[in-house]
Amino acid sequence: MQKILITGGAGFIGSHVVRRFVTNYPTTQIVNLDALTYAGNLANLTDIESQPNYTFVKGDITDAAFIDELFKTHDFTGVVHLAAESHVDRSISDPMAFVMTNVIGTVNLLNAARIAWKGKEEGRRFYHVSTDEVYGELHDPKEFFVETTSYDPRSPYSASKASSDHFVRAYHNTYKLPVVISNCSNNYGPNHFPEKLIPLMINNIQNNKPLPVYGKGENVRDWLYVEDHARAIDLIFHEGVNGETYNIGGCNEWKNLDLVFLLCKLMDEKLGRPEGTSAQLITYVTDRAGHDLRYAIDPSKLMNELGWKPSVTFEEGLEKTVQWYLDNQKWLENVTSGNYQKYYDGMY
Ligand code: NAD
Ligand code: TDX
Repeated sequence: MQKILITGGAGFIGSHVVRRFVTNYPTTQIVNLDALTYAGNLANLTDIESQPNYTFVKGDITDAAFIDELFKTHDFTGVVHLAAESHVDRSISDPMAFVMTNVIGTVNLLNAARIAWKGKEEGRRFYHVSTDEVYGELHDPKEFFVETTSYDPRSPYSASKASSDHFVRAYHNTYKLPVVISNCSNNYGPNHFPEKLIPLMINNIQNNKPLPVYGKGENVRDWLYVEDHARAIDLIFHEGVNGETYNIGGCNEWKNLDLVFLLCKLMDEKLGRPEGTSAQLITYVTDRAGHDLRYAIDPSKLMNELGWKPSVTFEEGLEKTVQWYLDNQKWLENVTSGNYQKYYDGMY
């Protein structure tokens, strides 16, 4: 019997991964471990929560004793580790939370797996989900991050993710823990917490609030629809090679300002407002400290070795995303009330 621990399954990407695994592998037990921080929301999973192969466990990966006990209680055959503090701006105001969850939390999981799996590693796998931000920033438009690009993290968030990646590789090298890592570009889609660029802009446009563009809006990000990331994780978990790293990206680079204008246009159409109405809300604000200029992934290895490619175009993905937020006002109201609202009000 396969039993897979998915950490951070109540978050944005994690919820899509949990849904995919629960649905596609009905004979595999899926245990979703999540601390339900401000970013974790079980409402992301109501459609699958009563499936017989799904269990939710509330718990914190920074609690080593709890994690060790969890690995003693369950004979996990695999781990897909997504739990993290994920927002760069929050890492600037509170770096220690990122060290605790992203570094210490990851090492707690690695230790528990190392001990529980000792001598019976065969057929098991520890999958660590990481980010393209560990590679630093690009300036030359002809350059892309590949798996062998040197690490050069520049924010507390990316430094914490880079550190966790190094620990995962060290456990493979030292203890022969069967690991695999992927580094993905910016995701977007349903359930994305509205502190991140795309859902924040959609939410503010709806509410006629200013659209805060950092600096001149010239920074470039590569955007991938979240279900294409979940599909890549599924593929790499099942068919990737132990000890390997796979870069995942959408080959879909956008300057922030161009993307915000596109969202304004889409929202004007959806809300039946005259074209140009939402763009008047664009407000240039102080740039993010240490703001990385450009991220761009070369996903050739994943495409050539495992046959993955993005299946959702940006046009389709944005349309689905905008429509999802318009159709899920209650979800938005719930996550934007309370603590998040306090954090957001303190930002500007
Ligand atoms: P998210 O912030 O939406 O979700 C994170 C989840 O982890 C939440 O459910 C939260 O409750 C949980 N969590 C946080 N701290 C925890 C702790 N100490 N113990 C247990 N659970 C905890 O993040 P996301 O955007 O879904 O990102 C998921 C993973 O993918 C992260 O590891 C992130 O670094 C990586 N990633 C994200 C992107 C992106 O564009 N969002 C891109 C590449 C990689
Ligand atoms: O209000 C905003 N205005 C703005 O101009 C916000 C929230 C962002 N931005 C800019 C900053 C970035 O250049 O938009 C770009 C995207 O910002 P975020 O959505 O915060 O994402 P980013 O910082 O690129 O990091 C994301 O992608 C990689 C995720 O949050 C990470 O978890 C992931 O690893």
